[in-house]
Amino acid sequence: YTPDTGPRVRVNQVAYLPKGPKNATLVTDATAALPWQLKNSSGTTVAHGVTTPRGVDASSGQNVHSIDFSSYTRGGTGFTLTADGETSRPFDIKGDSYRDLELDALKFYYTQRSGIAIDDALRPGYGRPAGHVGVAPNQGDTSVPCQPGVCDYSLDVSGGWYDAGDHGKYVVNGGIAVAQLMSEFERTKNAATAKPIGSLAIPESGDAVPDILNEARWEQEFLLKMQRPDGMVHHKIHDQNWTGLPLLPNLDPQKRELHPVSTAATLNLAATAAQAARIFAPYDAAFAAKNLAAAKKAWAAARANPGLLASPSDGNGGGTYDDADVSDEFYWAAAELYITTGEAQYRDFVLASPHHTADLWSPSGAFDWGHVAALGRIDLATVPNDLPGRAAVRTSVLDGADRYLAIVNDHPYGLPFNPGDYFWGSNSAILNNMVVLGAGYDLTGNVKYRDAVLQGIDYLLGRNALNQSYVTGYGEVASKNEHSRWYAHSLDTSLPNPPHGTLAGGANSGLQDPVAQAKLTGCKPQFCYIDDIGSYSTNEEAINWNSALSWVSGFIAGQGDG
Ligand code: 9MR
Repeated sequence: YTPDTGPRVRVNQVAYLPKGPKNATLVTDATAALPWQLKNSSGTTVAHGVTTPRGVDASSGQNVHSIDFSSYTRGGTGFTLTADGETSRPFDIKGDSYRDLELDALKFYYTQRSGIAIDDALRPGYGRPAGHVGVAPNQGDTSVPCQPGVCDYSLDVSGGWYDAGDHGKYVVNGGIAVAQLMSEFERTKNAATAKPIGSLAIPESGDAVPDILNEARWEQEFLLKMQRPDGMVHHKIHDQNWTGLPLLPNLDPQKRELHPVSTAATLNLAATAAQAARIFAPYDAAFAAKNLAAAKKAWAAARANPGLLASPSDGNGGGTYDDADVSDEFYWAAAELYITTGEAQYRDFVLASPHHTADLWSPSGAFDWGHVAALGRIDLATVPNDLPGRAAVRTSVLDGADRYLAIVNDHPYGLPFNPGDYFWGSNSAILNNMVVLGAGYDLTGNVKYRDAVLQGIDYLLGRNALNQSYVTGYGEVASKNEHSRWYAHSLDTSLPNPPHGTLAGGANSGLQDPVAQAKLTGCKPQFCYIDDIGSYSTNEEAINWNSALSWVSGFIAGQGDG
């Protein structure tokens, strides 16, 4: 299987900022520098220079040169870059694409909602009946029993977002996703370059609450419902058995089951509810208070039950989201509870945790659903609080930003990611490393960190070995067949493709699905991706991946015209 990757000049197919860095990658056998030309939409050369040979890039196996055309600072549309007899796919030089991308990445969540009909007037082409509200053939999420032998009660766990292209709902992944949306909002209060986030065209639009919080609340309400009276939180709720594709949520006939409580899920609720308590306070005091009480109760329950781990073999009908080490979840929860309350017990826990001073900045990724210490560390650094020794916390985040900056500068494709093999959800890891860079910029105003974020997004939008964007609707060639039971257009043409702004999981050397195994064997890391709906390990959509995309695109949107 040899994909047609098109012209050998790889660019960000969406947009560079007029005053931002502008970099491209040329794939070539040549070892000596070559001339390049930047052309405007009428084909006139507006800038030129020579490439920088970079040798063989390990992530793609390609011999590459880099092209830096940052000196061109005028806006426009329909530019191309030519080198070595090849002309790139077209791109714009302008700032406003990233505001659209931020909003589209956030609009993604309404169409992921469970428990409510999706209004076609708000999302033309995407209307569908409510999923899992107890209307046949659904068995409904309004009264869900436990797996046999796990508990003898049922809970109303309706609502929330479907995790990804499946119909499951998982607290630890909902937790990181809703936290990232709340942080994207919270950043607008604390960061100099952040701008307010507009309407998301959701049913709540026009009320007195910012839409990004309206959307986050849809998930947070669900997370609260997963908590038992004793404070512990069920890890997940999903179908008894895996279902096939396509299958609209309202047509899922499977038995729904609550899975055991876990320490990780309980701490995720402690963290997100603590964050929600401070963020929603100006808008809804009762909801804020409810969250604070839930967070404290969850914290106490997790302290009393620190070792209830989700089983790595509980993967029938849904993902496992198992995690053998929840010490980072304790740290994240303590950090959020401290920022919100200022109480000594949380402060002391934070200061005593090994995660408070550990090096979190791995080349493979600063954080993900199972590694959440950096969420706490970054919030302690960027959200106002009185933590003793806070200057060192801020310095530690800058250490992370410096680490990813060095990787960007060293990488011929300019991304802040250098793990050797790529893994499931790699695109979100790349974006989350850009969040660390963005935090570095917010803390210092030093444009070297901002420019590294701007360069990092190029990879997601086309400057990569496959010469394609990973965001549906963005770029001349973009992912559009992400794995989803209801966006299964390639299996049933009466269904739509995913909405614009949907991020694909990305290259995964692990080849953990049958399509990837059949088509991608032997792939170099960047080539371990296929835009096939069956390739769930490289091409799924997911709530924790779009949250990273929306945070980063919001950051870039705030840089205006560079
Ligand atoms: O994102 C998850 C990834 O880190 C794991 O390696 C993978 C296998 O356990 O599961 C991913 O999460 C999936 C979840 O299990 C079920 N819903 C879809 C998620 C995205 O593919």
